[in-house]
Amino acid sequence: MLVEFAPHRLQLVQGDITRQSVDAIVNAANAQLQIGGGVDGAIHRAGGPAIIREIESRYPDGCPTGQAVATTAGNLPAKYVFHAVGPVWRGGHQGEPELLRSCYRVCLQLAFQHSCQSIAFPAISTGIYGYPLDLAAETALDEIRKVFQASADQPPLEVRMVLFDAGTFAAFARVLETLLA
Ligand code: AR6
Repeated sequence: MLVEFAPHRLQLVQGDITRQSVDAIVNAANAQLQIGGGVDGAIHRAGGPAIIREIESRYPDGCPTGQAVATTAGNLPAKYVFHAVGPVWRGGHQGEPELLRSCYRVCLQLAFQHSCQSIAFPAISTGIYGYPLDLAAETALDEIRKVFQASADQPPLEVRMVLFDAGTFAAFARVLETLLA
């Protein structure tokens, strides 16, 4: 599913983010930036030890929730990994929506700063961190659209949401159709 927000584009695909050839791959990291499970484990396995070495030397204090930091992508078919720390879902009244929005906004800003033409996101916070899928999809897609609208003067950027399973893809596709209606 591909949508134009001139000059930018948003694509939803089902797949494994570690197989995407893009300039930047976003990781769903933890605040310590330690190697975890889920997409984080997959990115470190595929990217190799260069990523965690760079984290340990440049970001020894980790990264606050809602923020993101950039490293090399090691052996991944990308130039950068942006490690974004999504919120743990605690019922929705602990600032979770704004923190999740912030992850997408900061990563898109990093993409423009690093002159990226393409960036791939997983569905941040929707696995181990327990964020309800439909709410996460609404927040993610609405924030991407907002950043696109505010960045019409930037060079074209392709944003690829890489959804791991059919249920996640379907949820994002449903929400995107509603947003566009
Ligand atoms: N490609 C794309 N998406 C994936 C992949 C993959 N290879 N593998 C899993 N997903 P999660 P979180 C999906 O749990 O909820 C880690 O331990 C997955 O199906 O990876 O933000 C970190 O270190 C789900 O839809 O991230 C943190 O401690 C989405 O990616 C914690 O988990 C996010 O699930 C972060 O939890």
